[in-house]
Amino acid sequence: MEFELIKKDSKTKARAGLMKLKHGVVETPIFMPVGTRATVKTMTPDELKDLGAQIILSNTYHLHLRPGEDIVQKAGGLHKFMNWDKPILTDSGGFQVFSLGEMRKITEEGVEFRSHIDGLKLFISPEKSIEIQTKLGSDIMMAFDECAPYPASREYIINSMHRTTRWLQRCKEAWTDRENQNLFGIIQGGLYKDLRKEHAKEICSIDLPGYAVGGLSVGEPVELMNEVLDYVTDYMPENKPRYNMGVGTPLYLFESVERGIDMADCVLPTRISRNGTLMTSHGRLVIKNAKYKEDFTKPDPECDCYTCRHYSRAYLRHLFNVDEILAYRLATIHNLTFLLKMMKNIRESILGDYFLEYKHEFYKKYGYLK
Ligand code: PRF
Ligand code: ZN
Repeated sequence: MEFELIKKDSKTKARAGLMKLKHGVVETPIFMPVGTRATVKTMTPDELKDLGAQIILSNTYHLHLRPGEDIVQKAGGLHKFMNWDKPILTDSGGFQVFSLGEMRKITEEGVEFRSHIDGLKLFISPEKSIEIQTKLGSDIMMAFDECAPYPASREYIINSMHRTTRWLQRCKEAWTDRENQNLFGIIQGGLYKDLRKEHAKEICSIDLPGYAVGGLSVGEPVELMNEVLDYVTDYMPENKPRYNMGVGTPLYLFESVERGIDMADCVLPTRISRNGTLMTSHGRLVIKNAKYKEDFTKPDPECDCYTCRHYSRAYLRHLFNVDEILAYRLATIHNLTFLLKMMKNIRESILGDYFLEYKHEFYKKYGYLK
């Protein structure tokens, strides 16, 4: 993969670049909508493209369980299977398996767990994760890592981060299609500064197309995430993409980009759409609220997405109240448009060297500054 740095902000570590992948060029910083089960919930690929999506994320764990990677491979790979011809990043399954709590057992070999669907015993190792991701044919494959819980003891973090390094070496050996697929390593180390530094150096000493920061945005306050990012990005190579995994509120996105992050993903915009929460230029709006009953204005006065061009708050509220399927689609169209447009504005602000000014203006309007 070629990663071209185009512009560095003069006041912060924010940067704008281009990531050239087999299925297309991605403008960074970028937000990746999540399509866990080979679909970004409620959206067709054409709609996603219209909203400005350039790359999406899917999950090894879920696709391994259903429909199984062999079926996806027979279909011609994940791109063909789901009719999305732009880049796809697949997460390794590590994080998803760790979210299963008591249903899993970690050993040096890998992770044994019970399927959340039928309780069957399954096993994923670094080699297995790469084998699955190879069959899926994603443009970016994530290394199989251990994301430690928050909070976790120092000893726990030390053990898990070194295991993550050994697992990365095994992933690298199992990585075959180096022409078309890019393997990213993942830095762990919890919230311990010295461990983050040690692990960043360790992971980045293994030559790979890109690197991610894992184990953040797991319930810690934003100030702690910022501290770790401030620190850890200094040990990541400048000429390769940096990815903060699982980050998706406007606040966490701005703060990540400010600290030199190029990529992020989160279920947030699609998930909150399905409970009727809209992100707007003036902050979050809970559409089911009674005060919108006779509000015939646009959901977001400053948005020109399909939803905001054609429907009122009162209509959206009605759809949610009677549980109509269109409600989820319209809210998802708006929230994804909002976040993707925000990232586009962020990128332009970096190119024009007014990132902090744009951040301040956004925060004031959104309600982050009191
Ligand atoms: N590792 C992996 N996926 C992830 C995370 C991680 O640490 C996170 C943590 N924010 C989200 N998704 N493999
Ligand atoms: Zn809108």
